[in-house]
Amino acid sequence: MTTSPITKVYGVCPHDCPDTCATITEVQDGRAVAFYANPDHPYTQGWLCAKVRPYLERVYDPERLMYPLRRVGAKGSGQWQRISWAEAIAEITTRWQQIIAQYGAAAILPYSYSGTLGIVQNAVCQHRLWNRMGASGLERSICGAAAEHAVLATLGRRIAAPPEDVLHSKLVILWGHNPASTGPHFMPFLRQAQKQGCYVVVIDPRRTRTARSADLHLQPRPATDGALALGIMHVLEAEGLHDEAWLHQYATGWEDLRARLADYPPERVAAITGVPVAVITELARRYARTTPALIKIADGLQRHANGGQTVRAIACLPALTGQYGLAGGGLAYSTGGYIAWDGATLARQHECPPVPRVVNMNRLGAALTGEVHDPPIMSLYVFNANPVTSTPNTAKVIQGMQREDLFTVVHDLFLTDTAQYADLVLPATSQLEHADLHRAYGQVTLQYNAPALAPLGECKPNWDVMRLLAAGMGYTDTWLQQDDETVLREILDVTRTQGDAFTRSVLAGITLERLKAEGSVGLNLPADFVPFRDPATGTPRFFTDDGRIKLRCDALISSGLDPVPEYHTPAEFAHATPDDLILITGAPHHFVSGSLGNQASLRQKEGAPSIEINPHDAAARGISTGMMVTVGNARGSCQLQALVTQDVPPGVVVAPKGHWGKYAADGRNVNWTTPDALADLAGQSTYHSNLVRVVADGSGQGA
Ligand SMILES: Nc1nc2c(c(=O)[nH]1)N[C@H]1C(S)=C(S)[C@@H](COP(=O)(O)OP(=O)(O)OC[C@H]3O[C@@H](n4cnc5c(=O)[nH]c(N)nc54)[C@H](O)[C@@H]3O)O[C@H]1N2
Ligand SMILES: Nc1nc2c(c(=O)[nH]1)N[C@H]1C(S)=C(S)[C@@H](COP(=O)(O)OP(=O)(O)OC[C@H]3O[C@@H](n4cnc5c(=O)[nH]c(N)nc54)[C@H](O)[C@@H]3O)O[C@H]1N2
Ligand code: SF4
Ligand SMILES: [Mo]
Repeated sequence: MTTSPITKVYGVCPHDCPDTCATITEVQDGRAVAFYANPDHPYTQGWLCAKVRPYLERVYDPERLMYPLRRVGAKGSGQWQRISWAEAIAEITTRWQQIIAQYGAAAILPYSYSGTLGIVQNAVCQHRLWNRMGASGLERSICGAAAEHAVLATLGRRIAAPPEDVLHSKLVILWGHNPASTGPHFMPFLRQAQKQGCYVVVIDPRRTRTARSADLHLQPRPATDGALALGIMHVLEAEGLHDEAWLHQYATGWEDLRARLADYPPERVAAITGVPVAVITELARRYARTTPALIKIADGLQRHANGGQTVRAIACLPALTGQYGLAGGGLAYSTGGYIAWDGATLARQHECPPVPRVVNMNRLGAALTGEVHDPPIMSLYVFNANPVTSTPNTAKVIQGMQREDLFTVVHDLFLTDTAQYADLVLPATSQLEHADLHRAYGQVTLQYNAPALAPLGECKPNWDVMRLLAAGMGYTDTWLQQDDETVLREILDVTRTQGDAFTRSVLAGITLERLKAEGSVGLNLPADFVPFRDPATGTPRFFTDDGRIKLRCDALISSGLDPVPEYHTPAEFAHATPDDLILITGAPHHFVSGSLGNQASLRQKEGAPSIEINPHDAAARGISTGMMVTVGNARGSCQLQALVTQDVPPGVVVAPKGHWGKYAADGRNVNWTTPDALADLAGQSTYHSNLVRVVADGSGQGA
């Protein structure tokens, strides 16, 4: 018996995760027979997380959509009829032409976020077709918009040191960030640093997997981190532990910040945060005497009404002791800004009508039910997203999606909670079935994902569907018909040769040919590269207009923000009663937001949707572990299984995001309770500024 040869294909994990792992797929007779980590990638280091190791289960899941579907019953009733792609494209474009004639193209809203992070299947698909059409734009602020803007405003560019550089650090503060679950490849480097004597602090209301291995764990009240950062800076200044000369030379607005710090003595900060005065002062002193000291944040921390100012305050802190520009020091938020893709090539906005308006994605439910009018949204096209599972205030989202006059198309790999409400459902390819290019937001390589398989069934990649839709709409622009490779090559070549000076330097010599041959290519950084250090002089230099860090940032005034970091209590918390608890809904260990939330083996590992509650709060409510409880507020409620634990402090409950309503007895998840109010900056979501009541089932509560 002869067996056909096995080919190995380079790939990239597509999920919304800072690690952006390098993968290898082994293919035999057109079928993937093995899937594993690329052993040669410097950060992946030969292993994949528990979520993605069984990726072939996802690719070959018998529940994958294989052909287009048209709704036959009432909206949401789950009755479908198979149709052809030709019928689907004809129906969509006919409906869109009618809507455009009657209401204008602004009545069409594309909704997408993070199903894949590739340049073609995400970034290009977010813009080109919709710009050409003149459809409504989407403000993509569900995840980390406030932090992105705050870091940009303060430092001028969203870059951070390569994560491996933590080996230089002597002190690390993981501030509202849980990499043991959300960016696991950082952990071996952190452990090694810790073994070398680095002191690790975790600041998180919950005792997370990451907090378990910390040397010090602070549990502030949720949304009070801005006050905590200001309090630490107060101690540094009051005790003369700050670097006055550094601040005068490299910062703008030190005197303004100093004046602000006077309002945050440790006693007041202790009252706001619940962290004792002695702990605040001790941490400030340790931070001052330890160098290099790294503060690492992600996005969970800033999903609060004051998220923008919180990140502003934290980003200022390393300046006080001159930590920016030191190897192993400063702030690590994201590496996403090393490469600034050429926006004109990517989106083609300059060849299109102006974007008529922009709809905030966190307000989807409100937008569909009247907040957005003139024209109202008459068609919704969802791809790379599962808003019924992942977007806040689910009751509103569903109310909107049930509108009989709304024409909804959902493109996904599975019949998601969102697809249930569609008029047409289109089958999408997995990462093994299409090409893409991935820059990372937590490490410093650029990677090519080669298609390993032909699309299964009648599945199509996002960009292929956009090309069909463009042709169906009668658009003749060549940039709406380029194949994946042409799109990638053009964006890469234009960016490498015509991008900003820093982008050109990190991309020097990185061509599509090289990426295809090597799979992953390290960004072109000098061996001694340190962010915010001028390589010529060795002194700090930021990417701001004057090269200085902006402790006072006047550009924020137009966003309605105090230009100097400040702390405000979220409005949601202002009228809390003793019955109310703050619900935090961070990352599940075995899903990536709603993605993978339908994979049987992972659902089993993650366990039933649960809520962690402190013994004190549980006793007051007659709740014990394993009991079903109703968690709710005026927006809505859902049922969860109680887990009584000291991992959460009194007043705070924790239930992970990402569980699908489809699999719950009540058909709901935590987002039935979460607010769709917007934060202080960039239209940011405020999931965790959420007050709920928790009631043991049987005692009859529920909104
Ligand atoms: N396994 C897994 N990995 C993921 C994801 C996932 O769903 N699952 N999601 C991916 C995505 S989309 C993102 S954006 C990143 C997010 O990465 P992270 O930001 O690391 O993850 P989160 O769990 O959202 O939030 C981190 C922590 O913030 C804490 N937190 C909440 N409110 C506060 C507060 O007020 N103060 C402080 N100090 N801490 C607070 C939460 O308790 C939580 O432990 O992870 C990515 N990686
Ligand atoms: N309660 C609560 N909810 C949250 C958060 C929170 O902290 N608390 N965090 C929020 C955060 S950080 C984020 S980033 C959002 C994420 O919100 P979404 O971007 O909506 O992410 P997912 O729920 O993972 O849904 C992504 C969908 O894209 C599909 N997909 C994957 N690849 C492709 C593809 O190539 N083509 C197409 N057409 N589809 C594809 C997947 O199957 C999946 O159904 O969730 C938010 N939701
Ligand atoms: S989800 Fe993150 S850690 Fe897991 S394989 Fe993908 S990139 Fe790597
Ligand atoms: Mo996110």
